[in-house]
Amino acid sequence: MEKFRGVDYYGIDALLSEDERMVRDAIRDWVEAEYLPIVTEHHRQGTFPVALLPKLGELGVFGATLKGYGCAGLNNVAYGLIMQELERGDSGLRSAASVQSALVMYPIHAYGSDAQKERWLPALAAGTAVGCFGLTEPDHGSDPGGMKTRAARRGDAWILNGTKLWITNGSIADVALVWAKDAEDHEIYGYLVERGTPGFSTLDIHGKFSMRASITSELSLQDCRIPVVNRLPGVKGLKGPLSCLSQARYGIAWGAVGAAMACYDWALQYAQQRVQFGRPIASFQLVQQKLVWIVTEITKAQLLCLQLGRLKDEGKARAQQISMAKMNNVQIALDTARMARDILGAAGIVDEHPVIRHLMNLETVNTYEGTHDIHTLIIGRDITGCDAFGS
Ligand code: TGC
Ligand code: FAD
Repeated sequence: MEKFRGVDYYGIDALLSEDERMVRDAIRDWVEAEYLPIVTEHHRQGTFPVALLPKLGELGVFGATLKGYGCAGLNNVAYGLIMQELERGDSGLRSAASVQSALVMYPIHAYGSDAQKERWLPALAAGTAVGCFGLTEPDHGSDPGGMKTRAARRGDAWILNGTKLWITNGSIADVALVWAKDAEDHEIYGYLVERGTPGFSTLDIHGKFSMRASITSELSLQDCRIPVVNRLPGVKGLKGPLSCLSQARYGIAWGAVGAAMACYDWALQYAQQRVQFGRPIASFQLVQQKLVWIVTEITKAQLLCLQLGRLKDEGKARAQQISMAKMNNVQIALDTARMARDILGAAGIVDEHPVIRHLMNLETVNTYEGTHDIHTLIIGRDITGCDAFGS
């Protein structure tokens, strides 16, 4: 296949600043040169290329919108374009950057003490330290407010007990941000648990058909004793973790466009080259219909992201608007990947082509950070004023 040409049916590039285009192009070039040549092997082996993290740190990917502590201080559109390009490589690569930036660095920056910021932000920004975010539990996924993990104060320490499941980068993390309820006031707080702390252990989840080039782990906390200063002082209640999710869902909305662009570009080129009945399959009306649907949906998703990013830069993006972009863009990316796989015929099921890998990854992206249906209910509650959740 020819080099990736980008997907820009509506001249959206012209709506980007020169700086935004430069950031996008730098990450695009890096993904082409450093990541795409190795991703298939990592996907086959079920491994994540940890050694690339410091290189991503040098590129300014981690905590890219944050100010100080070695972070790039970019705007939200540039950050979104970074997520788009990383996920054009693989959802697992974008996931690692999302978790590090939106789910670990953002809350430390927003809610941490000065000592916590100094301790973690420079190393996380450089990619020399890895973070993970422990919210989901075996019995509480979509309803994290029901979490069972508890923190009890004993003198100058917190004693944590509980289990977190499906945690990206869990076993390679130097620090886990674990959300737990204070046994006394029953409020949710964030606790920084360092790797190697007695009572803290991790176990990787195997047998995944999705997100194979990404580490997913269980975190176990059994009478895990951490210093009292390791609790984030700046936030309490479910809004703490949910505010982090808003940051990450924003990045996923852009990332999904990247995965869709990868599938579209590959399927289009394949259709132009593959000959059946004496002519390229791209000349058949039913194949064209699929490609037209895909490029139309990608264009709409690009515009959704861009306006959301501009709103976010003005401090006006609402959580429910972010839900809409995450829900829509992941859905169209998943449908795109399924159609692109169909266009490739039998070739669509092998990893020589990236489409099936994106398709399988997007099944996870559809579920994590709030399932498609949970986002439907978040928007439904917003527009009707009626709460359709369990209680
Ligand atoms: P609800 O009453 O809606 O909210 C409780 C408090 O939180 C505030 N809030 C938010 N604040 C900031 N950003 C948001 N997105 C917020 N959503 C809600 C809200 O205003 C309220 O504040 P206050 O001051 O009144 O207390 O709570 P609820 O229990 O009704 O929540 C319902 C629901 C379903 C929306 C929520 O629990 C939810 O979003 N569930 C989905 C869970 C989820 O997304 N988990 C993701 C885990 S992390 C992950 O998947 C990482 S994968 C990353 C990767 O690898 O890329
Ligand atoms: P459930 O909540 O059990 O949902 C199952 C089904 O029921 C879904 O279809 C859902 O939409 C539906 N459902 C649930 N409630 C309702 C309702 N009220 N109305 C209608 N339908 C409903 N979590 C973290 O904390 N940190 C991470 O780093 C992380 N990384 C992940 C990486 C991977 C690869 C995966 C697969 C997951 C990850 N997660 C992570 C967990 C993820 O956020 C959860 O899987 C997700 O929130 C859904 O929870 P659940 O799997 O328990 O599904």
